[in-house]
Amino acid sequence: MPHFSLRQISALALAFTLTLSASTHAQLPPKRGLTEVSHKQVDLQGGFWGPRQKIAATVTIPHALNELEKDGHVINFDKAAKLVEGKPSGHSAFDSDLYKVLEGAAFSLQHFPDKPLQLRLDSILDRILAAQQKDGFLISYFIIQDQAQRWDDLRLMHQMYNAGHYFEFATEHQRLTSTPKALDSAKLFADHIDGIFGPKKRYDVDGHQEVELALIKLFRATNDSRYLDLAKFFIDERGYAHGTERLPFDPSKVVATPIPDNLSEEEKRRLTRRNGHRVRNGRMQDHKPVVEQFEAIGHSVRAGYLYAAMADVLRYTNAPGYEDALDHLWSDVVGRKMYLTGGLGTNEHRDEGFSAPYVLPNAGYCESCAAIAHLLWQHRMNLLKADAKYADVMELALYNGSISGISLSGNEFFYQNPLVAKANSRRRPWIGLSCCPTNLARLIPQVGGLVYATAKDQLFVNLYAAGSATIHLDGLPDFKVSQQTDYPWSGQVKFTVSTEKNLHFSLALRIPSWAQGLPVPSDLYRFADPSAIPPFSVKVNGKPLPASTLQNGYLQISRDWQTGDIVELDLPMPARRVYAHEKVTEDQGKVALMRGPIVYCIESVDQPQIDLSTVSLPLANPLNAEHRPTLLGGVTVITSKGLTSDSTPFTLTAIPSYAWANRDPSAMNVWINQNPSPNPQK
Ligand code: FUB
Ligand code: ZN
Repeated sequence: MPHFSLRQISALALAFTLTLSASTHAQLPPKRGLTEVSHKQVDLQGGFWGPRQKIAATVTIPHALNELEKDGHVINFDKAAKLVEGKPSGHSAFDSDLYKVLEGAAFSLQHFPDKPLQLRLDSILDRILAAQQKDGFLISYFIIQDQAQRWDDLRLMHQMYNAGHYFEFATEHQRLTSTPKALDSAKLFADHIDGIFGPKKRYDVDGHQEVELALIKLFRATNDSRYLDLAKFFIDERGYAHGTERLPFDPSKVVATPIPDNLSEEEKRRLTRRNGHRVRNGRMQDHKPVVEQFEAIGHSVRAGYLYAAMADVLRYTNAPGYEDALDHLWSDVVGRKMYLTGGLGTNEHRDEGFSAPYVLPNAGYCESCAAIAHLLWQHRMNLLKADAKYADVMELALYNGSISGISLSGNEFFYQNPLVAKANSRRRPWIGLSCCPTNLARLIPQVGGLVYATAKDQLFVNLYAAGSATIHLDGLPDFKVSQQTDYPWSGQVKFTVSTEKNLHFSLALRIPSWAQGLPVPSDLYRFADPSAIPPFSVKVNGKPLPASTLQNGYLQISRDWQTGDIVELDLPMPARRVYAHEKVTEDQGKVALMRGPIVYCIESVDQPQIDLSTVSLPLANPLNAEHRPTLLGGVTVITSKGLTSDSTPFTLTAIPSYAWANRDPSAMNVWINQNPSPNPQK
């Protein structure tokens, strides 16, 4: 028997622990709910998302990196590393934009290997790492400018927001490279933050939530529960006014710092901007402890990230009080504060935030980031509660409010996605305040991760998307599932199972609310004729499945599966008229059009010389759906007979609202006058 010294034994024990934690990392089970199937296991080939992911890889990400390099995001790290002299370029959140695009690149490279992009990513990462301070601190703005102010004014300066996006990038970089290069640096930074903030340390919260959900990713990538604890700490400290927002926050009463005449133009510009920020950043969901927050208020991006983190913390800790708050917040948002597109935020209070219930002006805000934060929250709610209604809203925000922010070419953007636009609206090649383009650059490459989820012996299908996936269920050998579909243009989806051994599990297919008579899973919007729903149907190996009750919106097919088994789902997708709740005053007398998960709009380019705001769509006129493979990358349009204001008939052509502003500058309308006006909701 060999003899080991104490030091050797502890080294062996450490090696054992490290191996264990590395091998268990992917398996770390939540305390409840579902587990994601990582985008890495899901290849979206063809269909709707395949070409979009290719464009993200070849156009959006390189374009975004070029723009960020031009604007000084990368050189800021050289300045911080003292390799180049100069003041920081841009504002204090500049680092976050770069991290988001790098995160997008890390997602994308796992599906589209690309040597030049990989080298570019490596070289930017080296420049970032060179700027990291010995104690782990890593925010270029403060390293260059004033390290003494590192953690001052958390309300305005986005320190944690930067950190959070770095952690998110680092965990994805680790998945891409299987090297801990970025992850080690993220841990160092997180440990530094953990050394300052927490129980018996500094009690405070960041002004822009994001770090919370990112710390949970870091926890899952490292199995180090300190990061989960820190995430929970930052969530739980909200509402105690630790030097940030004082309650109640009233944007109309925010006092601007006076701007003295003797300042330079640059100083005046900065101060003016800062004054603006005081209002905009004011409503950061710090007005009450989160477990008492039952209504969504304030900045919608911050809200979405906070609620997403709460759902994750609940899934991993069973934290008391969170579920009640999340349920109320969800009902408030989905039942009273969400646009038909899944967009959030009216900006009525100049805070990029929510308004009162049912106040949803169509010219409102709907920041791309808010729809993205929204769908990330809904995704986590679905994982938490295994209920399809959350995936319904996730899908709505994905196909409508989010991707409307990016052109079909992948290199032009909208920051705001209102439901009406004046003539001559167009996208911009870049936006200096680049939170939205950079968020889109990371959203599209990760869509595969939203498609499936698993529980013990169940495979949940949340999105229908052409491609194939490798699935792992507890105790079973891995198997493959592929989807052949033209979704969202067709509701027919053919699944094929490939497995080396016969397996028993349940395939849980989401039956969307729109296929059951509800455009959204609340009464905020309704179909004009809910009775006219053709039923969905499913066949297994050609045999129709008898109708069965849905469980939380899923059709469960539990059986022994053999390789080559085929499931055919048919979700009929008629074009439908949609009305808004009677309290949404601006949409009264109006109708919107939907087909499947897609919300439509009319764009003046399809009906030139016609004033979109005065046209009407008579209720009696049928809606026709027609696929046009060469239009806007291939879309199904809805046509009908409209009337101009002087009752002249014309062919009304509606396109998917995400696809507008990809041709000539145009006006656009989602809500169209209806003739006769719809009856108020009973
Ligand atoms: O402050 C960071 C991001 O910039 C916010 O999420 C957006 O609303 C924009 O203000
Ligand atoms: Zn944004």
